[in-house]
Amino acid sequence: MEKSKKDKKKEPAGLSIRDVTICDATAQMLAKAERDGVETAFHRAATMKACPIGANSACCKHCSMGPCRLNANDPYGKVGVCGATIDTIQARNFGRMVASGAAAHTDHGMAMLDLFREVVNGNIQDYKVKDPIKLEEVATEMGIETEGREVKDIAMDLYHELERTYVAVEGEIPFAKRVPEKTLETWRKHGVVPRGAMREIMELMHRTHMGVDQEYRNITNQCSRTALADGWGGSMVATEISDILYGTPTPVRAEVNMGCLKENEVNIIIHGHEPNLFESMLDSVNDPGLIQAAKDAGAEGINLVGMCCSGAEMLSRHGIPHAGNFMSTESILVTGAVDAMGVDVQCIKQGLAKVADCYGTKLFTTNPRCHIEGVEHIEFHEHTPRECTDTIVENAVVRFKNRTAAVEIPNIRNMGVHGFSHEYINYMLGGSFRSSYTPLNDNIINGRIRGVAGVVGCTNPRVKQDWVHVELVKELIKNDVLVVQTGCSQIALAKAGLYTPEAAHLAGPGLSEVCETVGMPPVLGLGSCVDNSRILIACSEMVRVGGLGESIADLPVAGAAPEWMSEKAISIGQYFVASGVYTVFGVTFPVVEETKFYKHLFGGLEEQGFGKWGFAKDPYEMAKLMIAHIDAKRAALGLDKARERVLMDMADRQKLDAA
Ligand code: SF4
Ligand code: MSK
Repeated sequence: MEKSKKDKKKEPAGLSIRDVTICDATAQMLAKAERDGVETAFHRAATMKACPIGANSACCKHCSMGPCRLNANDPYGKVGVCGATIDTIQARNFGRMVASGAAAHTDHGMAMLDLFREVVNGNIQDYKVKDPIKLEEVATEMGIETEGREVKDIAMDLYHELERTYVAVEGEIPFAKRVPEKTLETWRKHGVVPRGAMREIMELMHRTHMGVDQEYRNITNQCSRTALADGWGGSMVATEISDILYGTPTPVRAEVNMGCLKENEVNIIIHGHEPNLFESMLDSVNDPGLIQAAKDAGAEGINLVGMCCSGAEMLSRHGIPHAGNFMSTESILVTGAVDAMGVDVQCIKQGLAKVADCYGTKLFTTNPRCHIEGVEHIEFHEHTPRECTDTIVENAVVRFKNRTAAVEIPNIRNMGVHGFSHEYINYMLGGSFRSSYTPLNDNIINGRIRGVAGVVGCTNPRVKQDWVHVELVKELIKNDVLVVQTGCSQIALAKAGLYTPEAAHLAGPGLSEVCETVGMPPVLGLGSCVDNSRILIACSEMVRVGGLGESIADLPVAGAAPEWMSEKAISIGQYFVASGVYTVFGVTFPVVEETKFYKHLFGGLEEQGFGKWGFAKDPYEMAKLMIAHIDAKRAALGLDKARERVLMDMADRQKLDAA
């Protein structure tokens, strides 16, 4: 029958699916979505032409004398109505991205700290301190007396100290104590040691208001200070408190990909960033009453699966299966097998609502910061967390019982080893006999490991999903660069099978020798976006252990976010750069090339003793830039001489230890 104009579904634009993703499961679901007439972000990206002026950050709408558009081809040809130059406009736009990204991470961290306080006070009973050893270690580092004291008293002192991360109006944030002295000296010289994040974000928003800071280098300084309040502040607190409350990750075998869904079980996905919702959901799905309800509905059980960063965190900490990264969150609903999806904050596409609707999936927002028009909101309260998560499970059971959508689950699962906290890297490389980063430094010094690269960040429909991540990482390990990862990038590589010790055969001879000796994969997953702070701590440890220079800027390391999309990524990039790391982004970079601001980010900062930004779309070009940087740092350290090839055995270690 001919559909009336009103009934006719708007067919999604036909995609060349193999051009937009290398993820087979996502590709299978995109093909089904097209058959079903369902649109995803991939389809919208194909029809939405990105604004070229915005992409270059050559426009300003900070006041109503504008918006003002400058010409990227002639950036100094004109100025805004107020007289703002291209450099002012770009630096302000960049600053606002940093402010927003830093706000997201620090708000997450502050929510974790609020929870910690309430748990320690005994006002919240559903969570507890699961890792008192880590609690004592962090407290000791912060100068808090632990000897002979009750856990509760230590924890309360730690709470008060870490609260300064957010509210300190002067001085330096607590985790500045972890920064290598020479790096800290550079920060102090340029006045970028952060005070509390609230103060830094507020000042950055103020300085980027119309008619305030109009000196791009001065704005960049505040970008660094704010971003550092994220990396060494809000994000680091989020990671450390999550470890204290939920346990520090240790390696765990776990599955990723859409095949983690189970046709005969009630499938529940948690997607977002804060672990509290997911931890409570873990209790709910193990509740005998709810399991029985699922069985009464005809299901074999309840299957809990993660996505995006809350998924990456639960994968690392508990081995919970992970169904896919950011660009797969709509596609997975196309399976028809997802009975409920609970979301909290960050990276939640509004487009999920429509796709969930098409397949009858129950989508719930849970955090007061994130509602979606037309989506049911079940507020999550840490004091009574099970009220929210039990309700989601009950709804999922009802949806299972009444499933009408045809179910098609891609039969793809990838087993791998995840959960490499910085503490575990210590243990893994040094062993319980001599737990430290010394063996890592030794292997970098002797050249088996050329350097270390952090490859992190999102997926983005403007580039082929996962492809840049996977090709870049393969190229790096082939050249003996050890790769550490977080977030959606970690999931891309896990889907590509690089999270197994067997993947060592893809590494160069030096790195594969180390991997085989230790029994580790050539790619180490550290968790979620806030867990990038684990990479900062690892860098500090490498400096502290010695032999690789005196500051983070001296280390043979580099970072990349090859498929980034969020403002959080810009904040992360800026805190790595400000910490001394060469950081390469792909996709696009919000700047007009060859302007003064561009030259400052891509070179000037390094001259001041910080790291610098880099940009390349092509993964091989990106790898070349990163390896060249690592080699230059090796040369500066005098490590470009012939590589000695003897791996230390136990006798050598004992000799060293006796020394
Ligand atoms: Fe234009 Fe200046 Fe207003 Fe920006 S602040 S919109 S450049 S007049
Ligand atoms: S979830 S910020 S898409 S890594 Fe952290 Fe993934 Fe990027 Fe969101």
